[in-house]
Amino acid sequence: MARKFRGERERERRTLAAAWEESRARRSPLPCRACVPETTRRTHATATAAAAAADADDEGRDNVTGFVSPHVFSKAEFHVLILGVHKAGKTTLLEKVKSIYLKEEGLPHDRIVPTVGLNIGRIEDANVKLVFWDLGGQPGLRTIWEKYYEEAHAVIYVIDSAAASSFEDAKSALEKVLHHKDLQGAPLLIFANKQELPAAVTEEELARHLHLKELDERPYMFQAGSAYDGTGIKVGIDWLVEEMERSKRTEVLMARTETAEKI
Ligand SMILES: Nc1nc2c(ncn2[C@@H]2O[C@H](COP(=O)(O)OP(=O)(O)OP(=O)(O)O)[C@@H](O)[C@H]2O)c(=O)[nH]1
Ligand SMILES: [Mg+2]
Repeated sequence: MARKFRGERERERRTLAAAWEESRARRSPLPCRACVPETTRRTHATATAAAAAADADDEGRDNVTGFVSPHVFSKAEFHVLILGVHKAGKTTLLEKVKSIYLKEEGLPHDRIVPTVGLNIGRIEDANVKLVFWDLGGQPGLRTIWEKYYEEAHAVIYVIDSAAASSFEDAKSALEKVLHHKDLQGAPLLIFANKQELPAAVTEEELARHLHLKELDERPYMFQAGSAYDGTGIKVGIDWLVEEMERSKRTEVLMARTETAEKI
């Protein structure tokens, strides 16, 4: 295959990027609170795929290396860590997420036991694949969390909104998570769980308890909800997907994966 000249490749790149945007706009976009207009939105995932496609020939083969990228026409896959102190409701949340998106019964609440290792959940919608990693929150298990930071695109931090006595522990564990260098820039969804309980504080009250303004500059959102009745889950995940799609961190992780696959 003849090498292409820079101008020609640039023209192709622009055409392909526009085509990706147009085909994406035709699919129904995920609803979210922090959306930018569809016409001005250019996600990192689509930008990366468009640039890769422009560098490839008709068979999806890279013009320079001959490598066929499996990502060019596939959905973006994001890894989401579910963290929080023990009994916050992380595993119950994961089961509810699976039942909402996979439309199948999750484990009954009374069959969920404290997590010692790792629970994995995979879901897929029209645009993305999500892989959730749910880890145990007991103090002795939290050192394991950081083994997963480097590969995570985003974090869901679950808090039991009805257990005021656990807020200090939840806050200090969250601060450690946020200050870790391997999680720089990862979007953060703080899920104020167990809202159906009378003792639950609102998301605003929880934010005051945590002094969130003192935390760093990353994109974050508080979402009140319940892993029992499912409220707040879809809106929270939709927001997270939007943030991951436009996140600089996602771009870096994708580039790293592609480099590793080429070696
Ligand atoms: N009322 C109520 N209880 C919940 C909710 N989510 C979880 N629980 C209960 O909270 C307890 C702890 O739930 P888990 O999902 O095991 O909590 P976890 O954060 O995974 O705990 P570890 O694995 O030990 O870190 C269980 O008794 C759940 O039934 C909720 O939305 N509402
Ligand atoms: Mg658990």
